[in-house]
Amino acid sequence: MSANKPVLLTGAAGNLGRWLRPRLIEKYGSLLSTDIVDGGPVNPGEEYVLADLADGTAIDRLVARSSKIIHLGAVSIEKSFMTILSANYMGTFHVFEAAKQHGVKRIVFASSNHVIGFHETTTELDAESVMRPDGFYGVSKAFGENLASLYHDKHGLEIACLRIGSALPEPLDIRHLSTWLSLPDLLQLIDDCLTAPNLGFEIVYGASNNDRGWWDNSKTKAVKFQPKDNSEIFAEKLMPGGKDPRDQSDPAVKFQGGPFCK
Ligand code: 15L
Repeated sequence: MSANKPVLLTGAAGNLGRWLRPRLIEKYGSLLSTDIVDGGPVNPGEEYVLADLADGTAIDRLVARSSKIIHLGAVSIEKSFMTILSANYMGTFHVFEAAKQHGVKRIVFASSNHVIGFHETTTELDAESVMRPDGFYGVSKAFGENLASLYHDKHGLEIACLRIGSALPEPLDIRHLSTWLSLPDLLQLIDDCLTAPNLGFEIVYGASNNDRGWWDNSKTKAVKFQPKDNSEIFAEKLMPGGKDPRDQSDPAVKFQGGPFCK
């Protein structure tokens, strides 16, 4: 692994990928971006390669040219098992296996809060809480976390699994007051994971410093993530007068995964 190889970003055409790309280039000098679809204008300092995560040879070639990996690429919403299979299962395997083969030690894996989505919203969770996936998408991210654990224990890869909440420019509904991850906080979290000494294998909840948050990162040792934003500034807009009109027995309200739990 050479320090002047670029960081590899999968899922570069997605909303998060597009927002992150110029900012990652600013931080790391160069970026090797990939997605299965066109990702819009390519930035100075960036190379954009079309590739399917299901194509192990294509992913192997990209990983061979990389110093570190930010693996965002996935089907990122609930779909049938067969729809999710290629990108989320095969793709994550291809990324980790190629990283092992080419000695690329440091990976940030975009997991999701949907790994723990069937915990009730009254329960505070930490890195040791049991998984309770809320659908095939959540199960695929649980698989990715377990695969990360295996590649760490058996092959010494250093992988941070980010259980991302709702990474959006701003919260759009009442649930997001608990799950929101601002985009600047996401960038900080990725940087904290890429630069932490002795990362090992870590589970990190990706949420801003929300007053109504459900997730506690105190058991995450190697990554000292200190989010700056707080969804509370949007509370009055989303819950006028502090009133929550939602049916509290609705699974989309009762469980942390929200609409995925329906
Ligand atoms: C996710 O993991 C999804 O990728 C995103 O589309 C949102 O649904 C988010 O979780 C969320 O829970 O708000």
